[in-house]
Amino acid sequence: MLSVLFAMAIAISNTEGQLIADSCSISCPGQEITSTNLHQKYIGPPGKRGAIGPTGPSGRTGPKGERGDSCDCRSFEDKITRLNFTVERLKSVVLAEWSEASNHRWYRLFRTKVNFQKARETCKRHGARLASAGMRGPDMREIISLVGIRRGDLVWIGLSDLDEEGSWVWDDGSTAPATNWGRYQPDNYENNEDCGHLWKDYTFNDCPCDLGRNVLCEMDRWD
Ligand SMILES: [Ca+2]
Ligand SMILES: [Ca+2]
Repeated sequence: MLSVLFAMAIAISNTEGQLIADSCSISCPGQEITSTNLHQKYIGPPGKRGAIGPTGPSGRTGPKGERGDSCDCRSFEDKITRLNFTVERLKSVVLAEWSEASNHRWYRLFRTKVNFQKARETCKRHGARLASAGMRGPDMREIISLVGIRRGDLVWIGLSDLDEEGSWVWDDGSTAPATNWGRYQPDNYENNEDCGHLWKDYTFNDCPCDLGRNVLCEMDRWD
C-alpha cells in the first residue's frame, strides 16, 4: 500500500510540481512520507509570484492612546491674533460700503428696483434687515442724509402689516407705532397696500408689496 501511495506522489509531483509540496502529507500504518521529503526529492523550483489578492476587511479599533501633553498655548494665541487681524481687515473692507449712524447701527442704500420680499432678502444676505430702529425716531433724517437718499426716492423700509391688516410691525420685531406717515396714510388703497416705504418729503406710505423700490438696510453694531 505504501509503495502505491509513494508511486502516486511521485507521479503527481512530476506533473503538478508545487501543488504536491503545499498539499501532500502521506501517511500509512507504521510509515510516513512527509511533504518535506517529497519537496526535497521531487518538487521543482517555485513558480512565478501570483497576483496580489484583494484588500482584507478592516481590523478592530485599537486601544485608547495615552493622554497627550498639554497644548502649546503660545502657538494658539498667535493664530488667534492673526485671525483677529484678518477679521479687522475684512470689517474695514465690508464696512466701507456701510455708514455708521450716531445710534451705532450701520446703514446701506441699495439703488435697485425690487419688491418687498426681495428687499428683505437683499438685507438678509448682508447679515442685516430692512431699516427699522433707525426709522422710528430722530435718527431718521441723519440716516437718510448719511446714505444719500434724495427727496422723492422710493425706498423700502422694514415696516409692514402683512400678517394682520392695520397691525404694522417693524422688521426688528418692534410694534412701536410709526409716527412719520404721509398725509392720509396708511390708506390700504384698494385693500392691497401692506408694505411701507419712504415716500415724498421723506414720509412713509403703504403700497403694494410687489412694486419695485430701492432698499435701505440696517445692521446692528459689530462687537
Ligand atoms: Ca395694509
Ligand atoms: Ca398708501
